[in-house]
Amino acid sequence: MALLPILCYPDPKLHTIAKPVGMVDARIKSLIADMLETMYEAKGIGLAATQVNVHERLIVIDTSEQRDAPLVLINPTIVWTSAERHLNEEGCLSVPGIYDGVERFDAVKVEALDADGTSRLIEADGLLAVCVQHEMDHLMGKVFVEYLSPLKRNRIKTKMLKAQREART
Ligand code: K1U
Ligand code: ZN
Repeated sequence: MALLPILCYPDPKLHTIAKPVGMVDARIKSLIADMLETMYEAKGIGLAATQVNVHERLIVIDTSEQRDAPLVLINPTIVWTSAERHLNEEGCLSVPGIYDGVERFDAVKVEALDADGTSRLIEADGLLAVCVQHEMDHLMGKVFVEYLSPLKRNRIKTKMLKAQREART
């Protein structure tokens, strides 16, 4: 297993649209193991392949208290959304230190392959529903700050670029 570098906003690679995973083979299983290790080490509750510069439709999530319930979604599709939407506080491992409110569906149903390549229907609500929608946005090249006002987004961009410059010196 290996820790993978996480792309940081405003890296343009974060806006790449991911392609479907062709086969759940040894390469994908190894990527899943590396993404789970990377997510747990970064203390995240989710990670999309896009964030580790792999542009295939693969997500890992663990919203459990004990951090012992990994969920792997390959080629996920939202097949149902609740009528209700709410504003939730979100963060992102690609935008460290920034938290803000984003409106999301309260509940979603998602069809996806699991780590064995078996088709599953996942019924998500609460934090899991928020996380699934956030990670599926990553696969479409969308970062949560794009829901914020242009003023806020530009401030965040400037802050991130400054932090990245300082980290290099
Ligand atoms: O995609 C990512 O960068 C992971 C991200 C997932 C996420 C967190 C919160 C709401 C939606 C999606 C994170 O794990 S950020 C760090 C974190 O653990 C966290 C931040 C805010 C609330 C709960 C957890
Ligand atoms: Zn994110």
